[in-house]
Amino acid sequence: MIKAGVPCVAGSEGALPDAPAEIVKIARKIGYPVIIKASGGGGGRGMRVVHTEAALLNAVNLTRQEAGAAFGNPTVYMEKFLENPRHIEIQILADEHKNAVYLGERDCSMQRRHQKVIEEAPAPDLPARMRDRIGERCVDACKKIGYRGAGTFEFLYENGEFYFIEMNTRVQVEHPVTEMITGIDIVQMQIRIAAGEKLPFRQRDIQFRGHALECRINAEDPYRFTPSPGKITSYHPPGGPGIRVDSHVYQGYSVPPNYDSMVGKVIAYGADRDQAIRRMRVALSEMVVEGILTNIPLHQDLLHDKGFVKGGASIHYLEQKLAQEKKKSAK
Ligand code: MV4
Repeated sequence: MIKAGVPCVAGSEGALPDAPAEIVKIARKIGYPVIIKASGGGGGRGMRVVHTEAALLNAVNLTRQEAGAAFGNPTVYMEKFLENPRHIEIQILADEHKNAVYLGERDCSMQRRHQKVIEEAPAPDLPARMRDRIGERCVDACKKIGYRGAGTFEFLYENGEFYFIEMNTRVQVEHPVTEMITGIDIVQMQIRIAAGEKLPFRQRDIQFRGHALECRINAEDPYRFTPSPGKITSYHPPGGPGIRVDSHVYQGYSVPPNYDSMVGKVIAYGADRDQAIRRMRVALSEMVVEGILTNIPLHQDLLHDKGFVKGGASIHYLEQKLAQEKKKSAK
């Protein structure tokens, strides 16, 4: 990605060497805090933050051991640890005829334990020139690496700078918010690209219009987060202008206990973020899912939360909010 011109977080530029003195040198150059990541990891597994040189070598060895056991690959690398970033990702489409476009960004900062809870597009307060600049870097990189299909470049965004961390080479759960603000069917495009077709539009044909939010609906206790499988005895999905529901469930459906707890997604589109939030509040107030617990009450709380409504919260916001509320209820 460095070679392809994508801005990366400062790091070891590949696997960490074995020699302890070399590892110490790399960390000094990056500056503390640093984060050790397993090459075979992902989704928040196989990472360790290191704040001091005294703790460095032990942390590297532990992460290597864990990675070897968990992923069958003990390779680790090092990055500067960004303390309070947002998680902003760029959606791209690339065909086999050297065409590539970016479909703007999604802000996925509202998460708990690496599970996204609410996603939105565009990212609040991201200047259009920043979007275009990073989008063009991603498109160039797709061409340089010969990427084909739908894909997402994941970035951390802090102090007005993008830092690449990972690429997702697939369609993601949160793709609908991008579909809503571009009018482009990403799944259809992925299939057409795979069939060898040319992208039917160019970058200048793509416009970003309005704002979209997605609330992931999970079968779980809304504040304890324990899974809540079982039979859905009553189901009424919301509708109306700007509301989209992507779900496989129906009245009489049984949520099995052994899989991901997500049972659907409610997507709200509006002319601006405020209208999207208002529509989402109404949609969730109309939604009925009985027989199991869902996280709808958590979403309703977040949609009235000052920090969320303001926009631009960091990846730590939700966990900090939940920890605060836990403290309050203990008093
Ligand atoms: C980071 C980071 C801070 N600095 N890398 C977590 C999952 C994996 N995809 C990458 N992750 C992070 N990498 C550096 N150099 C903070 C995280 C991180 C995070 C990233 C995206 C969304 C949520 C997150 C929650 C905790 C930590």
